Amino acid sequence: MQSNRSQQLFEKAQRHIPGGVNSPVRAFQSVGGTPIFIKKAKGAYLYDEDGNRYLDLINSWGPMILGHAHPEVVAAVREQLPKSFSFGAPTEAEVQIAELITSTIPHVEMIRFVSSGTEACMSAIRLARGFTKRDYIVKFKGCYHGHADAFLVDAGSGALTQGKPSSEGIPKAFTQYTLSADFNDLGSVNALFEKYPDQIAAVIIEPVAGNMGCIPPEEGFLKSLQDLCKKEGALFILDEVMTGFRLAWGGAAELFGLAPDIVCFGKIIGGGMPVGAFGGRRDIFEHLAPLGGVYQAGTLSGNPVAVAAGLATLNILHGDPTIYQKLESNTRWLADELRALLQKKGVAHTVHQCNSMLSIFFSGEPIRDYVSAKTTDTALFARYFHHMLAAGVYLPPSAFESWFVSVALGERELERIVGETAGFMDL
Ligand code: KE4
Repeated sequence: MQSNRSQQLFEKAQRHIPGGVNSPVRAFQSVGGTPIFIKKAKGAYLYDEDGNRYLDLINSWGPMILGHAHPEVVAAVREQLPKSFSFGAPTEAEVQIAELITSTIPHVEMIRFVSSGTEACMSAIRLARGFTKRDYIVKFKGCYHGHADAFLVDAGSGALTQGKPSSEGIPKAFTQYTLSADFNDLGSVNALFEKYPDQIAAVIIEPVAGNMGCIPPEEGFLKSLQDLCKKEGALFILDEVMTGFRLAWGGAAELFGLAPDIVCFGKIIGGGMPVGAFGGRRDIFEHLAPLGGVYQAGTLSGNPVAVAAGLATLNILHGDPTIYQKLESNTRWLADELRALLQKKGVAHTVHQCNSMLSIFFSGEPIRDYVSAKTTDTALFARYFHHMLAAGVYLPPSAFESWFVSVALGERELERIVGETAGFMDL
């Protein structure tokens, strides 16, 4: 693969944009090398500025579940464009997308749209604090809920990838009410409730962790966590920015039979355009401005072009439930094949898969939380990443990110991923 155009663009980008990227995870810092500059994408494939083609397993970090430039989504955006792009006033499409979600996902009685997953999670926490009149929140080490100050404590995704789980520039006072528990460890949450009785507003969790690599919850963990929150008077918040509309129409809540008090959405809900949302119990959301005293706002919230892409995407997903079955069977096949291959080659590994999310951990340890995830061999992952990239398969450039399989990946593409991995193992 030649990449001189990407290299030229990266040199130029670094002069004007910190690190040459607008989001750290894109910088290839943990895998090394030059980020690839993408020109266009279609279906399962990305095309870079040098004309190279890549099979896409990032799918924009989750949104492109239907594959790139799905004709019906493109048509919906095209239809909206000549009507202008933003009004700063309510539109029918916002009612339609809100109605679609609240009428089909039982625990979402009301929903507010924003422009990113960060905004959704940040606002959900403020609402929980306003509703409960409590200050503390509990998050889990290695989980990532966007880059709002309160969440950058033991965070995952780019923060973990860079090996700096917390961020500079955040006064201690801003994170003193953020408590960290261990994923898959109910005891660590119990201990916090014992230490801070009647003071914890909410527990927020990625129901299937995706930001320390894909780590599913252990049997019964989420249900017990939900019950504990109820017993302690704290709100149970599912951060489904990644898992929402991906693991099932009703997300992880549907998969694991949960009824969160608040759920956060992003990524797929916008179909690749900037949309986030948070939704949940009506009695909680009636505390949100302009109805109640918890303020939250956004110039481009519910943006008509973005909602056009999101609504078209959701309509396709809701209209064809076989999509989730196909994603589950395709990704399960891929995970099983990769396990068999790594087993045969004698490579220490754990492959976690949950519907269309998947990660390979190059470690012999059972991978169940932040500490065990960090035992993965990141140097081996970096070599694997670049072998696959040179072979035209674009994995997430970090061992601490989930792969995202789209509907556009068919048998041929899935077999190619296994084949190229075999090629790497034979080197
Ligand atoms: P955004 O603000 O990036 O839209 O969403 C933040 C967020 C919140 N919650 C979860 C579970 C998330 O995964 C994310 C964002 N995920 C990362 C990828 N792991 C986004 C990629 C990036 O930061 O560029």
